[in-house]
Amino acid sequence: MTVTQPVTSAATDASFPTGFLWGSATAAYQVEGAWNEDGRTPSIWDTFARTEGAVRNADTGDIAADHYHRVTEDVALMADLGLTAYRFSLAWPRVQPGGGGAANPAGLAFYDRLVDELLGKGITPVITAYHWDLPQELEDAGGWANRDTAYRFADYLTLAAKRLGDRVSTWTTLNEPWCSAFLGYASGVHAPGRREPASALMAVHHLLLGHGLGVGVLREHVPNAQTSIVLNLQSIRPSRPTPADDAAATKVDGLANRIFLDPILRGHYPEDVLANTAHLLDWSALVHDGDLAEISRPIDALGVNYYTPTLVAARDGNSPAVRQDGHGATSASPWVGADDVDFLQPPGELTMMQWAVDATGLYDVLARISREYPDLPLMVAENGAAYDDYLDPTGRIRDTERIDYLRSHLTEVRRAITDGVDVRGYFVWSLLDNFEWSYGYSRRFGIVFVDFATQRRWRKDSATWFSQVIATNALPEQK
Ligand code: IFM
Repeated sequence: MTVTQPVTSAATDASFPTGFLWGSATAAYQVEGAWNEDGRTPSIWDTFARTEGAVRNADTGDIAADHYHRVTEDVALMADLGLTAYRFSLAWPRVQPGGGGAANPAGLAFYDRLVDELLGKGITPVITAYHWDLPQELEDAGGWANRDTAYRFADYLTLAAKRLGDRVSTWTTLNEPWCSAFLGYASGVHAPGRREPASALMAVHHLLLGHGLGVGVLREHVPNAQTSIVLNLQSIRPSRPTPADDAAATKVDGLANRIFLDPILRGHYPEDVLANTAHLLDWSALVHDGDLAEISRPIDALGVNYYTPTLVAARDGNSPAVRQDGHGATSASPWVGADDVDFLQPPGELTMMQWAVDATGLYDVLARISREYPDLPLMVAENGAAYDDYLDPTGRIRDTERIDYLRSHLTEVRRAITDGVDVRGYFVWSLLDNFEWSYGYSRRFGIVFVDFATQRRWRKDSATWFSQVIATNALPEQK
């Protein structure tokens, strides 16, 4: 089974199509730990986490959920839950220490083992090649603002594809390049912590170029490659029914969504994005001849990550309270080119990330892609929520809010499928509680609770609920 294998029957009201993939997702730096073992070198996140004030409680991913040493136990847990797919990322500095040269045999051996464990349990591995852990040496050479990083990424992916491509056919090149570019290089709340708007736009282009080159690598080295990219697409809503707020929403849509969708799926950058950022950099010097053809190589599926909607207003002095940035305190905005837009707190109950719960945004994103960029299978590559989970005296984690969150979002996925949207799978974020970037371990997204002092795992009630969804391929009736 691959993510892009057509599902065989339409969903009925209660059920999902036969063959629908049910998975969970993680990322290397967030779960693996073993930060300096077996030849792994530092990534930008190792450096950033050691920068004073960058991560809450000065937490680091040094140990994380210790997945590197507990892979057998963790895969057994996945099998127990009935997962049919597992989306994980490869740590570039583990596979290719320093970001150049030969592969690290011990690093590849770890992923070999993970893949074999998964296949042994009948779980489809879905590999993300890059989930934000750039080797520090490449950042020292300019990071994603440097064009050469795209070519380094293709070299690294070649090593991984040659080794794992005989057993893994479903690959995604990048996870959420919006975050890599704008949180990493504009607002600076993510590694490498730079606050350089022009560099953020350069990073966008070089990430996209790396994606395109990566698709070429996968086609060359992976038999029956199923290629994709994962975007955190945003459902952007104008705050008031005014032309000014509509224009603000269109502007942000360009900078959040179309800046990636159009080059990948239509072979050009959107005119409004070029115009809105022209004062920051010369796009004609950034984009070389042939780049857009490379970037728009056909892909087999698109991964969609969705958590919360985005509410915007034209900055006219009358906006209601401006929202706290969901990614931590920041003195710089990630919204390069949208200085005249306010970001508001959308209505709805809040998760611990202060993200409003509104599942209709997931429907809107899926339906919009299927309408405007048709004929592309979609997978929900991440969806989930952080809550204040704790182990109660009876040994349970009663995370009913997370169950409600998952149920409401899966209801919207099913509605999209019923309306003809080609959604092939759903990956809950996350399997395990883990290192939530600048929030450290203060935000728990897992359906499995991790006691970080002992590394013991406990199924939360949401894991049991999700297992039931998988077993029945349907949403259970609400009690
Ligand atoms: O933890 C992250 C993940 O790494 C990328 N998508 C969003 C998640 C929650 O913030």
